[in-house]
Amino acid sequence: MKLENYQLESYNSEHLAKHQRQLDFITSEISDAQGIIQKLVDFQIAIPSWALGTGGTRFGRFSSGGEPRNLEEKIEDIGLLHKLNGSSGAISLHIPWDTADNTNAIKALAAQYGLRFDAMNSNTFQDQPGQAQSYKFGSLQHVDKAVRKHAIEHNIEVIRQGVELGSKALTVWLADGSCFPGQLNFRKAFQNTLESLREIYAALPNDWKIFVEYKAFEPNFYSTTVGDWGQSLLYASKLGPKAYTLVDLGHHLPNANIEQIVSLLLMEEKLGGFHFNDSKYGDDDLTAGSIKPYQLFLIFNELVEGMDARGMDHREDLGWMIDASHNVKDPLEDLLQSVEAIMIAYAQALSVDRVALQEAQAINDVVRSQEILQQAFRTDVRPLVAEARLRSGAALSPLQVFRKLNVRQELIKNRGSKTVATGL
Ligand code: AOS
Ligand code: ZN
Ligand code: ZN
Ligand code: ZN
Repeated sequence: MKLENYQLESYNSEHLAKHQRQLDFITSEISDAQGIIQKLVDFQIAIPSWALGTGGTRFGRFSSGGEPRNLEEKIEDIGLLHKLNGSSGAISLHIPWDTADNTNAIKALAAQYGLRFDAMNSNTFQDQPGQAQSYKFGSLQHVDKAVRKHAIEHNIEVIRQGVELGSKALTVWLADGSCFPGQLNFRKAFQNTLESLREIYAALPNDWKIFVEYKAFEPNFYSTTVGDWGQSLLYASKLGPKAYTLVDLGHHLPNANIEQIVSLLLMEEKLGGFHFNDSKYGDDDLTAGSIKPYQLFLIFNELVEGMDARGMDHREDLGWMIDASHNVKDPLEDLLQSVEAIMIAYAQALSVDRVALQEAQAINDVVRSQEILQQAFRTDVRPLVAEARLRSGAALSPLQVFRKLNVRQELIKNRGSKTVATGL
């Protein structure tokens, strides 16, 4: 299914007068609204290929129908999202789920939709059909060198596929760990993992990065070999300048201060990027901003502060990716909501009065400091985000257009109602 410009334009023109009134108000309320809008126009968030279908849990899966059946259709879906919001101009692939038969054709298709390839993800948490070695007891950490070798070679193959597509990074998330005390020698598991990562690191092209994603628990419930940001940072530091830590917002123990982690990783020049989502309990992979929008804002507040202090490019210097899984919502609607929430948090962070905040911090004015942050958080910046979309030729309200144009019904008509997206 393809959305045409006139369809968006006709919707936008109907709602333009109201939008303009709201925009005029916020523009008069905050300083540098134009600068913020431009940053929002430039900002792009990568959509994970595995979030385009219904995920399900171990208890069941309820397909919403019309899900992408192959990589081409995944690209088509992200093309739809990007057309609607102008901020989803990248895709993050998971190998082997997304291995392309014809790389050139896939590249051309993505280019047609204005999409680039963000970080490639390797998969050493599942055994593939016919695989000689099993990852049941880990991959890069495994006690058996043959299993480690298999996992290393897979990662190198993922880099090779990524190079062909024009990606510049590899994300390594390991399910490695243990379920019971005594199962694993922690030190040996760490050393094996480091040695394996070193071999993968050696295969990285010069302009590539490797992101080491950490996770507190699941599927292993006693120990995880890259269990927290400290361990990820340890690996990244030992590996070298091309290695960074990746923060998935759902991968912490409850109540972790994620914004502080982000701030310090940035300071150490070791923050690689994000898997955005939200969580109430664990790795819930819920819609970004649906549970803790203030936390999302505080994270962006640290990002803007830290990146500006280091002169970093908001668009290029970090990997901005979503990692989500959908059980009850239309996956595309959910992704539109996530991107919107991320853009809102970014816009709010950009509108923080930094000079005033620094002054308040310098004299320990706790109340004023809090007021300054909450002033930004409580300001309705949605018209700025909508204006950025308008300037990118996208829809003022992507979700409403998605529904008005019956996008899901069209996809079901084309692809069928009993679909299972490849991958998860
Ligand atoms: C798993 O919990 C991680 O978040 C990974 O990023 C994983 O590769 C992704 O969620 C797809 O399963
Ligand atoms: Zn993740
Ligand atoms: Zn996860
Ligand atoms: Zn997650």
